[in-house]
Amino acid sequence: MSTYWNVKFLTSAATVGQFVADSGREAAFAGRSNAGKSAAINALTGRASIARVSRTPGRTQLINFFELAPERRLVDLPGYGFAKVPDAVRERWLMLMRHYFERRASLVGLILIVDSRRGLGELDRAMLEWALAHGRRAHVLLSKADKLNRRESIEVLRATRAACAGTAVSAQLFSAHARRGLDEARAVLADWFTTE
Ligand SMILES: Nc1nc2c(ncn2[C@@H]2O[C@H](COP(=O)(O)OP(=O)(O)O)[C@@H](O)[C@H]2O)c(=O)[nH]1
Ligand SMILES: [Mg+2]
Repeated sequence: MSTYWNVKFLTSAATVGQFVADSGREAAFAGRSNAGKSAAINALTGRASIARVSRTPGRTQLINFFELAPERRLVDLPGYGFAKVPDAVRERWLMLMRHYFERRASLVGLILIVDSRRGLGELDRAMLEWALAHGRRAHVLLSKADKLNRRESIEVLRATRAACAGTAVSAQLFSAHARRGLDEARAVLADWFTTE
């Protein structure tokens, strides 16, 4: 499959019942709020604003489904890590994520967006473990790499790969603004969408 994608918004789901049919393959994008997930989705799909930026970060609990090619989807999961979110919202997020990771047969892999200045946090590690526990692949985009100098970039990539050593998790530097790492990330998705 080529990495030419004709991206189309499919639906926003607030409940499991609103998910699109569980056929074909999909890759889910997750990360802390403000990690750069929307910017990454927009850069990778080549669509300036297909992933809308929420005005009330942390409160939008929607799972957005996009079609990249027939039976190949990108799924934008709600961001996490916002301190001011009410417990009920957090609880709902957990339920929705648990259902999604445990039951979604078409989910092949998780693209985790991690701000390269912060590195992997506790919730990020939990997301990776969740994905791996259910047999999915995972790839970390160390976002906003344009904010780091060369030495810092090398160090965060090394630390991330070390944290993931012994697992199937891969990692790369990424910058939506500098358009860095786009081909590498697209190749990961193309691989997930084609390999047996
Ligand atoms: N310097 C820099 N800033 C970025 C980059 N990607 C996103 N941002 C900024 O980070 C903030 C959050 O980005 P957004 O994509 O909305 O994050 P999301 O909450 O994870 O979807 C915004 O102010 C973006 O302009 C990047 O590659 N480089
Ligand atoms: Mg966003």
